[in-house]
Amino acid sequence: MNERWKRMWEGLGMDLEAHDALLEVLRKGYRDIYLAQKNRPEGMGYFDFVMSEVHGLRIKELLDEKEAGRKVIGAFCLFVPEEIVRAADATLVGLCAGADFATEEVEKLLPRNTCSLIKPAFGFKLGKVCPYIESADMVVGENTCDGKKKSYEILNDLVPNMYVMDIPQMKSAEGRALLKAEYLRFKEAVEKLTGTTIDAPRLKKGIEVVNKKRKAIHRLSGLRKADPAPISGLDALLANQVYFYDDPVRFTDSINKICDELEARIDKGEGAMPKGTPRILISGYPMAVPNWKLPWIIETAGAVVVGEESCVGERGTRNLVDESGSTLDELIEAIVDRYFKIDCAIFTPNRDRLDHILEMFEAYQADGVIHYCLQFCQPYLIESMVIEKALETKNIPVLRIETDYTSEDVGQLRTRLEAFFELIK
Ligand code: BJ8
Repeated sequence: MNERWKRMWEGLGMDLEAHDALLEVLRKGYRDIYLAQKNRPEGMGYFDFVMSEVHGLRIKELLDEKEAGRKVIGAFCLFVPEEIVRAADATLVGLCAGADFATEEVEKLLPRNTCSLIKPAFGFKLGKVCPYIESADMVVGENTCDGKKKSYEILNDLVPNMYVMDIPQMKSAEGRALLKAEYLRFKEAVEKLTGTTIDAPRLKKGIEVVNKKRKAIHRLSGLRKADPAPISGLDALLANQVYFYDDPVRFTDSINKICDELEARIDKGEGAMPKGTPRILISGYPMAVPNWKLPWIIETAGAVVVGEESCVGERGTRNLVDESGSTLDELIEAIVDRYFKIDCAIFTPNRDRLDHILEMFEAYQADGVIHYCLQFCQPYLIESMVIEKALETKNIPVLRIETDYTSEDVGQLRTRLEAFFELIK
């Protein structure tokens, strides 16, 4: 264990032994899944480095920022507007956990049949193994689904400075007004935390930085439309995951560099996998680090993932904020406009999501859709049946997968996926 980082984690009050066990799981998963891939773009070296230092150097950077007077804000959902956080010179980091941890302890606080996004978040906190939540000056929750809404009442007792945002459930005028009111309340909370007044020039700058990050991801997504796909779905997913941790300016540069390399690959007809490999669109639930299970099985079973209709993917990065406004109110309105288009399954009705899946299926020249859901997530599980029927009526091959973070069903999933790819061929 790196002595310097060990002292840093100790300073954050973390449990070093438990953390070491978590890091081992992360490193092993990374070795077996990522480093085992062939034909990766050289630019992925940057993301390999970020992953190797995700609890080391990146945390040191955040602590240095705190030392210099800046604040760190953690969030579990992409409804938390990074533009407002950046406008106050603070840093937003994602807190979603993609691996089970301290499950026995968690189940003393939450019902066993709580989804695998909520339980691990509690497990990481109870186990004292996440340097991001331990570094955060404010943790933002949101009442999206019922599971999150109720569990934040309990997390409130474990996390100092917990803030909960009210999110509308319908795309009505009242819903939009609620989102605007909540973003204004959040702006005030961020101003109070940071001691910085957010004016129009600051907010404009925040919008520009985040838009650039999204534009770089749009460029990467556009390149994945080529056949052969120039980058594996696993590598593209990693880039989308790092989006939530990295310094935004450095991240933007790194994505643009990899895109330059991918453009050259496309010109030469090179791909991560051969031309004609079945192309898969994953739709559904967001995949947080180190949840690489499904794309790993897909890409070792003879197909390639070309897009993710997911919060860690296109649902998260679709649409920019209009930068043209000059007053604070115009810019806040533009932020609300952008975020109100997010088609999370917590909305009712949520017709836009099906349109986006169909749009992406065409644009990415996909051969089939895999609807991915974690156990006990009612919003996405219920929507998955509607989506399956709608895709089938259009003769689009679709497979519904419901799983968890364990590796117990890997064999069974592989068999189902291989059969699905045979059908597509
Ligand atoms: S915008 S998808 S990040 S809420 S999996 S906790 S819905 S029971 S994650 Fe999400 Fe924001 Fe929506 Fe995206 Fe509940 Fe389902 Fe669990 Fe979920």
